[in-house]
Amino acid sequence: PHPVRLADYRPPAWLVDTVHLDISLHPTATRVISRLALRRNPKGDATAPVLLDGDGLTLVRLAVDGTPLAGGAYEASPQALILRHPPSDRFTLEVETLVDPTANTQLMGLYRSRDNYCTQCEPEGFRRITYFPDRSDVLAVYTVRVEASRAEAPVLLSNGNLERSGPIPDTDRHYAIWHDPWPKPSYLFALVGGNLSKVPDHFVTASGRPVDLGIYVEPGKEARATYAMDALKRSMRWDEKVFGREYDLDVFNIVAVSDFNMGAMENKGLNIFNDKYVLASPETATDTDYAGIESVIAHEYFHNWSGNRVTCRDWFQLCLKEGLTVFRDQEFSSDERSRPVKRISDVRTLKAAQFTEDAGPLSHPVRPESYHEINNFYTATVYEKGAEVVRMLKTLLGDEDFRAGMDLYYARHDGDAATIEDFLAAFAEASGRDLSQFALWYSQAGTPRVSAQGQFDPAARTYRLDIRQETPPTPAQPEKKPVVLPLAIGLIGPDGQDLPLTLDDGRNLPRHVIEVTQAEQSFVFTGIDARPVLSLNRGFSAPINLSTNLADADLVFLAAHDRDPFNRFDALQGLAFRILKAGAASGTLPDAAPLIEAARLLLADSTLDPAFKAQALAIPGENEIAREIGSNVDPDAVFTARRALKRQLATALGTELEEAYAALAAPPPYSPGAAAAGRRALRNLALDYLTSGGAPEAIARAKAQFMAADNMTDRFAALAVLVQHDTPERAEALDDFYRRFVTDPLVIDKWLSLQAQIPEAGTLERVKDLTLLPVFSMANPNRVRALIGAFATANPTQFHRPDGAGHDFLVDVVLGLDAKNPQVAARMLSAFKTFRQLEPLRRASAERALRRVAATPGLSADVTDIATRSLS
Ligand code: B3K
Ligand code: ZN
Repeated sequence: PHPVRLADYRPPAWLVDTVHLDISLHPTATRVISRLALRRNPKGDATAPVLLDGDGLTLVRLAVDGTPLAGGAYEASPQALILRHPPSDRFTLEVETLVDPTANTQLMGLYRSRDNYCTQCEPEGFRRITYFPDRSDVLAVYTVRVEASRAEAPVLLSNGNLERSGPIPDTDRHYAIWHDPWPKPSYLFALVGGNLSKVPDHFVTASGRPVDLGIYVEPGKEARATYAMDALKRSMRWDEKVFGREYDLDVFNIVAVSDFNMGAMENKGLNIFNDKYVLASPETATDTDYAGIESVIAHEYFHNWSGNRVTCRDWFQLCLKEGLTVFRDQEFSSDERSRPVKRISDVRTLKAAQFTEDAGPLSHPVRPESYHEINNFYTATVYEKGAEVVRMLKTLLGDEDFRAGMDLYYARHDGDAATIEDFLAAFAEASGRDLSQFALWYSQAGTPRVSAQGQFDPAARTYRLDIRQETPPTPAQPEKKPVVLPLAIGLIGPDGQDLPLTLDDGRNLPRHVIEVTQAEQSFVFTGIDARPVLSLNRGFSAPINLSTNLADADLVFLAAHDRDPFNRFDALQGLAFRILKAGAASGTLPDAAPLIEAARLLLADSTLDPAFKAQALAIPGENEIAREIGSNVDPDAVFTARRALKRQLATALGTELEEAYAALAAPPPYSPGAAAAGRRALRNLALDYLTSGGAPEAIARAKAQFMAADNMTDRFAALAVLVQHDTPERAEALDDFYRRFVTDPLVIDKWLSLQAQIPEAGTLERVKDLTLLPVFSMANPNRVRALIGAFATANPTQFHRPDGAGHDFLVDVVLGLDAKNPQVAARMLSAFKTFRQLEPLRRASAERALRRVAATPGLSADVTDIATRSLS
C-alpha cells in the first residue's frame, strides 16, 4: 500500500455547502439518507469526477437533483462512490445507505455502547456512516434529522442547536432535528441516541449569550457528573479571560459512553467522552482522576476554537489543533491548580511518552510527512511535543506578542482549514520576528542533545557558558540541523540569590532566556564575583536532553536554593538518576548521602507545597530510569537498584516520613481541590516509603488505611502499596476491593491495572487469569488498557521476562484483538516502541515477537504499520 504524503496535497475538487442527514436508528440496519449540495471548487481540478469516500457501506439508492440515477451512471463499492460525469458544476446528490451499528466493533463511525448509539468520526469515521468527501478541508453546514424508537432511544442528540423534536404519529418512534450553523469538516459530526440522563446547567458568555449545558450519563450516575460540569464552566470562563474566546452556540452537550477508543472527542457542540473522563465521586475516583477529568473536559472544550472554528487543512497538520489545545489545557490546569506541580507532571509525561517515542523506531516529526495509517499518528509527539513547541513560541515572543499572534491567527483563519505555515505566519507578523528556523521544530524529528559547560573566571569576573546541540538521527532523517533553543537561565550566587545577568556584548536577556540557534554557541556573563551555580532550562523551557558539568554538590545546592521549582525538582531527580544508573550498572548502589541530605532539607521546608514535595521526593520510575540509561537496559537490574535506593531513603528519613504521615492526615470531608490533593499525595508517598521494607507493622498500617479510607485516593494508594508485598494482607485487600466495586467497571479497571503491575514472576499468569473474569472484556478499550496496557507499559520486569513469555502474551492479545478493534490493537503493540534500548537477550525476544506479528496474514493497516515501523 502507498503512503499518503504531505507533498501530494491537492485542494478538494468538489466542495459541499450543506449536508442534510436523515438518520433512522436501528440496531442492525440504520438507514442514512444524505443530501449534499455539491459545488465544483474553483480552486480545484476542473475536470475531476465526484469522488466520495466510503468504508464498509451498503448503497441503497442514489439521486441527482431529485432524479434517481441508473446503474451505469455511477460506480459504487463499499469504499467509494464515484460520479464520472456530474450533471453540472453545482447539483444535489441524495444517497441512501444502510449501516449496522451493532456489528461495529472498531468503535469508528456509528456504533453501540451499552445499547446506546454513538459516533466517532475523527479522523476517517464519517465515511463509515455515509459516502462523503471525508477530509478536513471540506467544510459544510449540517442539518440532522434523527429518529429512533422512543423506548430504545428517548434521547436524540446531534451537533448545534435543537430545531424541533416530537413523536412520529402512529408509530412508537420519535425524531429530533438539529442544526449547526457553523461550517465544519465531517470529522466533527456526531450523533447520540439512547437512554441517558441529563445533568443540566447553564452559562452566560462574556457578551451575554445564554448557553444550555448538559452532561448525559447512564441513569443513576448523575451525581458523578457534577465535577465535570464544574470543570466545564471554569473552562468556558477561562478561555474568555485568557484567550478572548467565547462559546458560539445555544447548547453545549457532553455525553459519557463506556466504550471509547480514546479519551474524548470534540465534536461541535456535542462532545463525546470516555466515561472515565466524566464520572467521579470521592468514593470511586482518585485525585489523579479528578485532575484528568478537569484537563480533558477543558481540552475538548478548548477545541471549539483551536480545532473547530479553525480546523486543519489535512491530517499532517494534526498538531495545529492538538499541540495547541494541549498547550491550552496545560495552561488552564496550571492556573486552576499549581503551576510548578503541573509543569513537573507535564514534563514527566512528555519524557515518559514522547522522549521514548523519539528515541525509538516510531520517531516522527511533530508534523509527519507521510503515513500509512493516520490513526497511528495521534501520538505523544503530535500532542505533547506539539504543545512544547507552542510553549517555546510563547517563551521566545513573550506574553504580549504571543497573545497578539493567537488573536491574529484566529481573526485570519476563522472558518478555515489551516496549516502550520499559517499558524507561524500569524506569530511572525504579530511579533516582527523571523520564525523560519523555528519552523524546524515541526519538520525535524528527534530530541536535541544539548551539552552546557560553564566556566567561572575569577580574574575576569566572568562566567562563560559553552553550549553545543546535536539531534541524533531518526528514521528517514539521518542529517539534522541546529534548532532554536529558548533556554531560561539563572546564575545563582553563594547566598542562593539569582545574580543579575549581563552579557559581554551588551545584549540583554529579555525574560532571562538565552536563545541558542547554532550547533555551538558561547555566552559570557560579566560582573560575576564568586563562582555561581548554573540553573539552565528553567521550567523545562526547551524539550531537550540536557547534560551539564554540574557536580553532585551543585545539584544539592540547586535542590535547596533554586528559585525555579522545576529545576529544584530536576536537581533531586538528577542526583537520583546518577545513583540509580550506577547502581543498575554495577549491582551496588553508590553513596546516596548527598541525595538523602537534599531530600531531608526539602521535606523539612515548611514553605513548600506538599504536592511539590511529593513530586520531588518520588524516586524515578523504572521506565524513567531505563530511559536515562538508554541502551542495554536490564529491567531486573533497574528494579533492584530502585528498590534498594527506596529502602535506603526510607531508612534514612524514617523519622521525617513518620512525621509527615502523621501531620498530613486531612480532616473529612474529602475535597478534590489541589491543596488537599497535595497533602494526600505527600502522605501517601510517605506511606509507600515507610512500607517499602515490608515490616509487618508497616503492612498493617497500610491495611488499616485501606480499610478506613473515606475516599478512593487514600484507599487506592494503600492498595498500591500492599500489592507490592506478597502477604495475606494483599490478598485480603484485593478481595475486599473487588467485592466493594464489582459493579463499577471504572473502579475495577484500577484493580486490574494494579495487579498487572505486580513485579513478581506470577504476574503473567495472574493477568491471563484476570482476562477470564466476567468483569473483563476484550471488547472494551478501557478494560484492555487497564489490564493489558498496564502490564505491557508499566511492568518492565514481567513484560520483558527473559523467557519471552510476556512478549508472546502481548502478541497473542494483539492478534486476537486486531480483527475486532485495530486501533486498540495497534496501541497495545506500540508497547514495543522502546525495545531497542533493552539488553540483547530481551531485545531479540521482542524482535521475534514483532516478526511474528508482521508475518501474520490479514492484519489491519493499523497493526501492520506499527509492526513494520517498529522493525525498521
Ligand atoms: N481529537 C480527538 C482524538 C481523535 C483520535 C482518533 N483516533 C480527541 C482529542 O484530542 O481531543
Ligand atoms: Zn485534542
